[in-house]
Amino acid sequence: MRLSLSELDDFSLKILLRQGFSFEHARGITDTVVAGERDECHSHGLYRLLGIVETLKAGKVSPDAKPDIVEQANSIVTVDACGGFSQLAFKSGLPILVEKARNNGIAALAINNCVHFSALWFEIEQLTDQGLIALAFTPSQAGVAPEGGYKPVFGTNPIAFGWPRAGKDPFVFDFATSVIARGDIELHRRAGKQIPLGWGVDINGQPSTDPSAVLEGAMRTFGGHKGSALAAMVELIAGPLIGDMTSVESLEWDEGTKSLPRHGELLIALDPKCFLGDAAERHLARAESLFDNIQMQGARLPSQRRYQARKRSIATGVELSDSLYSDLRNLLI
Ligand code: NDP
Ligand code: PYC
Repeated sequence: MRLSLSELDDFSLKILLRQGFSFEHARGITDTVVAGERDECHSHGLYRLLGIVETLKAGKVSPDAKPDIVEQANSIVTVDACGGFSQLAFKSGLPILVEKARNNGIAALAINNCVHFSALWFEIEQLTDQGLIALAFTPSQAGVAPEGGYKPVFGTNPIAFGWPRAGKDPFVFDFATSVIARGDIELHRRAGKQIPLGWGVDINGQPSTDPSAVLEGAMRTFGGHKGSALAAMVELIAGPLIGDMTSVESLEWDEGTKSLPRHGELLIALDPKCFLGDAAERHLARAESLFDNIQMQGARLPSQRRYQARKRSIATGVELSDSLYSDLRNLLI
């Protein structure tokens, strides 16, 4: 089934409103999942609506929570999502984060008590669009073993970074600290496909290519002990530091419902104009040589694939598999 982006937007919005989400939440969630599908990040695209609705039915997300904003310090804003999805909380905190970054050079937004399912680049791009450098971190539910172990301690704990580029798409990377996002393993299970060896282990710690066995057992971190340490850092700075749950605590909070994870998120924004004053333009131009040196030898920049997919999807729409389209249509009944 091929759909234009506006048809996709309409489809998602109708499903979420039909399921009882307030317009503000339906709008925020739709913007994220349509962007995921548009950029061919299928693990965080329209398929997520299935889990969103299951989470609502399990009573693990509020469909109409109104975020509560507290200006915690000169350079820190916290937004309590009050049990709703993260999108509306991010949208509420974004203008304050930007203002604080412009005033102080560096500022942080902590989102608390949100249910989080999205790709972080979507938020990072909203900061690079304003000329800011950005970082984002979030834990999830424990499903990833530390290097050397086989029991889940970490979530897939993504880290994202963005760097604005004058007249060009920003430099953005965004990756799970596990070998692969959990959503990709779930998509393999839906499609009845095996996963590559190395993505995870079964409940006894044995390497497995069966997606269900790995989802029951544990995923592995990327880069061995290095990814493991980064995953621990995400737990700490987007968990206890902001007064929110770790991935183990989030899994306990889930009570076996297999809902989307509830926890917090930390975003940091830096304003190059505050760091550099009048010299900002000159030094940002120097950064371009770094990107040239990467690309001149045939390597690509992170997010280039996404930006190319975006151009294609804007021109010709996106393809949804028959089974996904049919499962999603059932949510309209
Ligand atoms: P990938 O491994 O697919 O990609 C990671 C990053 O590396 C992307 O920025 C990607 O750019 C870039 N990249 C990939 N291949 C190359 C290459 N050959 N050269 C240069 N750059 C490259 O991502 P993950 O599977 O780790 O994560 C997918 C998504 O899942 C992320 O958006 C993440 O935020 C999300 N996620 C969300 C979680 C949550 O709790 N909310 C938890 C875990 C993951 P490109 O996209 O252009 O390929
Ligand atoms: O794909 O790993 C994942 C994920 C976890 C929470 C949201 N996405």
